[in-house]
Amino acid sequence: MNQPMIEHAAAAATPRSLGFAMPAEFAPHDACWMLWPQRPDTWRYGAKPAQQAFAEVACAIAESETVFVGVNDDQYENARHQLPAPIRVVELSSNDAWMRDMGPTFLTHPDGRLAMVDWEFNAWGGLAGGLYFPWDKDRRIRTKIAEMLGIPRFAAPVVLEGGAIHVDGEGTLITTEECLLNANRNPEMGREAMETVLRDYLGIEKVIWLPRGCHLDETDGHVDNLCCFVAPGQVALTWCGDDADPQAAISREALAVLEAATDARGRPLTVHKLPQPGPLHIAEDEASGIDRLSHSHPRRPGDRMAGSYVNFYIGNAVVVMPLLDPALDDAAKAILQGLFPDKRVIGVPAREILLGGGNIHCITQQQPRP
Ligand code: KQY
Repeated sequence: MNQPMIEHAAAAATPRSLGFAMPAEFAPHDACWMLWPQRPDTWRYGAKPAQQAFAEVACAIAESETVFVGVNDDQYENARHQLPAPIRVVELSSNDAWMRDMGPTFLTHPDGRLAMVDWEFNAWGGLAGGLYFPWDKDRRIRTKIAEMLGIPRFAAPVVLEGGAIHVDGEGTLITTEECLLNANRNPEMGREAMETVLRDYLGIEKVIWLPRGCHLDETDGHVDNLCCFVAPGQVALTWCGDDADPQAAISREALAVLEAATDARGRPLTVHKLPQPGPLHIAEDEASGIDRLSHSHPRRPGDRMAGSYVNFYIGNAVVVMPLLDPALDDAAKAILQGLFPDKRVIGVPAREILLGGGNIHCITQQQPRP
C-alpha cells in the first residue's frame, strides 16, 4: 500500500517519536541504490574506466539483492548497454555519483513501514571547500526516490552525508567531529545539538565521536573511510603501523576513543584493524585524463589519495571490498572474510573509484528490508 509523502517540519513529530530508526548495514536489505559516473572533472577519460568499475560493483552486489542504478538521460542508453539485464537502470539525474552521500538514509519501523531522512547537502562543504558547484540535481535525488517508493521523507535541519555516519542498529552511531562539526557543514552546531538531531532523526541513543577521518580525505573526514560496524559491539578500523605516516596518529587516536567507549547497550567494542593500502598517489597519466573546471576539486599528479579497505559494502550474502594494493589486498580480504563468515567477500578493482575521491561504500546505499 502506498504511504503518504511527508515533508517534515523541524517542530513537528520526529522519526524517533513516530517509532522509526536506522537499521545497521548488516541487517537484511531489499535493494541497493547506485548512480552512474559521468562528470569529466571527477572521472578520467569521459568516465569510461570508472563506469566499468561501477558496473563490477553493481554485479557483485546484485548476487544477493536488487540493484538500482540512477542515470542521467544522456547516459541512459550507454548505462543500459553496459550493465547486465538484472540491474535496474532508472533515469535519475545527478551531478555526480556518490549515492551514499546524496541518497536517502532509510529508516524502518517495527510495524513494517519504510521511510527516509532527507539531509541538507552542499557537495561536501559548499562554496567554502566543497568539491563542485552546482549540486542541484544531487539535492533532488532523495525526493525522487521517496516518490518512486511512496515512502515518507523527513527533512532534517543539518548538512550531513550518508558516509559521515555508521550505526549498529542497536542504538549506537559513530561519526567524526572533523566532518559533522565542520564550519563548512554546520557552523552553528556543537556536539550536543548535533546529537539531538541524530537521536531524533535516526532513533539512536549514543554517539561515539572520533576526532578525525582518514588523512587527506576530501570529504573532511567521513567515518565510512576510517571505521565501521561489522556487527553489534565490533568495528573495523583502518590501521597504519608507520609512525612517519600521518595516518598512524589518526588511527591511534581513533583506537584510543574506541577502546575507551561502550556502545548504547553498555558493551565494550572489539576493534579489528584493517591495514591501510599504499600510501596511494595519483599518477601522471591518471591526472591527465581528468578535465580541470573552475569549480571542481583539483586532482593533480602526485596527490595522495585517501585509500582504505574499510570502504566496503555489506550486502545480503556478499561483502564487496575495494582492491587497491596488490601487496595487501589478499590480507585485507582474509580479515574481512573472517569477520563475515556467512557472506562471500568479493574484491573489485577499485582504483578508478578512488581516483574520484571515495570508494565502494560511498557509491552505494542500502535499502533495508522493513
Ligand atoms: O566517503 C564518501 N561517502 C563519499 C566520497 C565522496 C567523494 C566525492 N568526490
